Amino acid sequence: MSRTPASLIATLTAVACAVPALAQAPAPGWTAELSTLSHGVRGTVVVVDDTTIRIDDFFFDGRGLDVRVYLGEDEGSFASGIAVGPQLLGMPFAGGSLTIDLPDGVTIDGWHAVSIWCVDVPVSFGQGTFMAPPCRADMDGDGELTIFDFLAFQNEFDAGDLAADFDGDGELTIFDFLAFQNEFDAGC
Ligand SMILES: [Ca+2]
Ligand SMILES: [Ca+2]
Repeated sequence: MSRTPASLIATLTAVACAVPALAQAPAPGWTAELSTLSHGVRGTVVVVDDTTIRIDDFFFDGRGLDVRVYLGEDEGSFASGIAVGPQLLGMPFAGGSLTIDLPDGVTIDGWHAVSIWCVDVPVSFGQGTFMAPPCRADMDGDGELTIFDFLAFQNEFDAGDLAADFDGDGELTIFDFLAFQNEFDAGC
């Protein structure tokens, strides 16, 4: 196993002082897990970009009254939310995906929750809150990016633990240090 050049460690250490701010609004890559409240709804809603979401592994029996995907400021305010995507009545899903372009002028900004919403009743068939993806660079899991994450990464690397295999090629090489540094720089 190769040891890490001291000069690279020095570089990484310098970078560690610049901790990016945590994102506050739903951003690309954030996901919401739909709870199952009615009509067999479940799935994972992914923020593709500012104006596009996608429901993966989507299950819904296609029944109800006027069924739409709704965005809400939180899971308690879909009644004052907005409808996006097609009419889902008569559109059963059994594990497929549904990509939704948000209406003109609407971005995901400020819409923290998503529901499969029966407009007429009104009632939620399943809902979830958008969450940031797990932050791999936060090696010690304290929710912040600090020098201790670099040290934790180095410890895993030196121990031969594949938790440090950041480029996923099954080996521990200098490229894992570079991949770690990139994710650290990108922030969480
Ligand atoms: Ca940390
Ligand atoms: Ca690797």
